[in-house]
Amino acid sequence: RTYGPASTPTHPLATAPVGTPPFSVDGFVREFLHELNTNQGVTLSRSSVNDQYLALASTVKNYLMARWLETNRKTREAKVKTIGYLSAEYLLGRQLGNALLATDLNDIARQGLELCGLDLPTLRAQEVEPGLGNGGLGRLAACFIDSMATMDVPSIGYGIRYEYGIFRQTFVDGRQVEQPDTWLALGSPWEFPHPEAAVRVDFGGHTETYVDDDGRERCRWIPAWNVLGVPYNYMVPGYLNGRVNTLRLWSAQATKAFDLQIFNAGDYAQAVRAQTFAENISKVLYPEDSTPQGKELRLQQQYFFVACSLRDFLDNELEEGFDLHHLSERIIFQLNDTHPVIAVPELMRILMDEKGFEWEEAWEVTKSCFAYTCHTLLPEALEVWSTELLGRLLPRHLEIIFGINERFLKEVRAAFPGDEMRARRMSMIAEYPEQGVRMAYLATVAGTKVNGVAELHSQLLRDKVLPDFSQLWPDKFTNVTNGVTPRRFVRMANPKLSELITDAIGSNWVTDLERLKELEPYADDPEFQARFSEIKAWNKKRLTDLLRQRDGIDLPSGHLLDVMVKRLHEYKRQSLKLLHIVSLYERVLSGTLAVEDLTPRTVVFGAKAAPGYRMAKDTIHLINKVAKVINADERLEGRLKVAFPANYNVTLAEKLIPAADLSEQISLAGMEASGTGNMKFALNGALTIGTDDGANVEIRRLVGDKHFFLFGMSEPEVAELGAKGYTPGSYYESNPQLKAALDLILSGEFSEGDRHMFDSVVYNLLHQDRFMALADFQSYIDAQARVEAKYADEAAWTRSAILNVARTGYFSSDRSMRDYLQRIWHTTPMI
Ligand code: T68
Repeated sequence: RTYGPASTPTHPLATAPVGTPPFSVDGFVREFLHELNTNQGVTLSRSSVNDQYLALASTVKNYLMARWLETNRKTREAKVKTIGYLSAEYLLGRQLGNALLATDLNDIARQGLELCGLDLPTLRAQEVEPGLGNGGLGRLAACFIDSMATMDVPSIGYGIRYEYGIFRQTFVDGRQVEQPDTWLALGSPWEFPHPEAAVRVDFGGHTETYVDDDGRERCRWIPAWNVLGVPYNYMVPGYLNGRVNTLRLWSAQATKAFDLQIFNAGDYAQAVRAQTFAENISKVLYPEDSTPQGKELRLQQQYFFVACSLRDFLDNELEEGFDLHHLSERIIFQLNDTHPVIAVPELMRILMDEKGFEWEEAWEVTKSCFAYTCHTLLPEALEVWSTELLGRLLPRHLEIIFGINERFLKEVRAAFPGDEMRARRMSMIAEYPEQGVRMAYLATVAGTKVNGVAELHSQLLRDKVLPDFSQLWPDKFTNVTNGVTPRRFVRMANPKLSELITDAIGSNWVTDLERLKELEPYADDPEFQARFSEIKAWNKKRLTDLLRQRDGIDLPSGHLLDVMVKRLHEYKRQSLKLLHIVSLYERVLSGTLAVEDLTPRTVVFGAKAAPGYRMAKDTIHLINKVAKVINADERLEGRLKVAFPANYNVTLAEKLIPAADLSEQISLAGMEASGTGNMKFALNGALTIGTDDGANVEIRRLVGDKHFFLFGMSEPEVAELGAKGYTPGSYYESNPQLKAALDLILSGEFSEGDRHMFDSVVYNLLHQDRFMALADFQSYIDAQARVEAKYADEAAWTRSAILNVARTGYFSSDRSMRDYLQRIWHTTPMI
């Protein structure tokens, strides 16, 4: 590729930076109408809301454009180390609000649109969020790129531009039904496609050895087919700092060479089908968030985006002629879980087969350019790719992986002579149930650092998942506790609370969240408390209005709002929350609890289940059925309600979290790597009921025991019970309240008399209960009683809520980025 004009420009404007529209209401209106006319091709009077939204997005982009170009120029010139964040998922949420905030254009846009007779919130509501992720892992990537831009850290996010993101969830008779997510259908104003910069990605074929010009025997890959990766650039604006980083997502396209042969053979239809085959690679996000299916297309996706990204960085971001022996001075690739780990053999392949490096030279460079973040402890979530599949799709890479493993095991045997069992345990190649590559081991061997995502998780990672590795390389292992961006999840999502905080302590907290500490004295200030409560009530009203029009759900007012939103998974224990609800209901029906003694409470669930995860889908069905019966039962006098709005996503989270009183973080201890929803709730003044799991541990330590409802077994207690032999049935037999709740479900109360509809869920709890919900039931019920007692004392509750806000500034993703910079990337922000 060549860049720039063919001859030196003579026009004076040609070398000036692009102009930014004037920062005024008039300037904004002109720009907006110009975009409406020239981009959408309509006049204001004939424009649809979608036209208006698209023109507004273009307008805001124009304000960011000069900063983006300037950021790119500065970074290129400075020749500093860049962070290449490699992630198969980015759960970005809507872009417009964030862009308006980053440019400080909110007031101007609102006024300008008003002059045009338009309403900013209406246009904002038109945006379809890019749901290019499953849950926590993808959202974390989005928070991290926001923080890096805001902190002046040069970075490029690399990922996949899925044509269909996470499915849209609907309920039919209470059961989840998935609909395709057509997020691109009404236009995609935030992306900049560059088809001319497409990158070729090879697949299949075989390898061969040959003798090079210097007489050395070398290896090369003769691929069988290829596709093109087209880059789509997205702006990642920093908050009011003039920096705009880049997120580069790759879209697959058929190459011409690919189908030319087939066209020549005269099979036109087959040639067109081949095109579809290539383009399938970036067609859809896999909706499994924890159990990798080992599907060929998934491996194609992983290699596709990683190959494009490495090629892009080496060829386009690095200056020409750069000596690749020093690559780690310019880039560190952060591997967001094992999904991009195939980048390791890919870099080895490029250095050896294309750049002529010897193995040792290539390995020196490769192992200094990667770091690995692990996001799980569940054994079934650790990716293992069968060597049969890998060898078929990426034969050269499999050879290289074997080479890395062989040399690595030599090192192990040298460090632990005679300990053959250890060498086998540590091999990247698993032999059972079929031969496969353990991607987490490959990542650990190749990474300069390996980190977990909360203190407890990092400890368990060292001790239980990778103990042999942490013995061999203790210094490789570190922790970086997750964080969330205060821009989206406080400043944007909770404007009234933001205003209150700013009135009290000034506005610097938005980029320096530890400053929230300065709110502590206000926890006892009656006036501050009153304003804080009013804001919570306002947020609840906002949510009520939204759910009415979005889902036809009527939220009662004056209730304790109890929220559990996250992917549906057995380890997260939505079923434990459900047992609590059913138990309250049963106690009222059986007269052991007078209805007047019921704390008015609305429980809100939000959860998608992986489409193939039966138990998760059955649990959703059960929650919906229970909700239907409880919501209709007049004996409860409206004091207990269950709401389950479909299709929980980032946009809904932004309205739900600020309204919550109680945050449910009730996973079995030792199972939730970190959680990040837990942080968002605490920062918005919800109190947590939770186990000692993931980042809950750190949240509780910071907010203090009095302001957190702890329950359940600790991780060591879980391990002990597991070792002793866990029998859930014994809890059922010995706990009448638990028995009554489960029996009520089995009676058909929630299933029109059908006693077997929920056998799968109930019998699983009674006979297996892998995540020990029954063991923690009583402790959970007791903790809920403490919640109710505290809620009855409004001032005490509000005080605790304020202290939750004041003491959780640590959980800013800006702090996470500082930790990564110091502990893993060993670099600093620019300037
Ligand atoms: C989550 N993991 C952790 N995985 O469960 C959560 N997995 O505790 C943590 O806070 C969060 O990561 C951020 O660190 C996930 O979200 C996935 O979504 C996923 C997707 C595909 C394959 C495997």
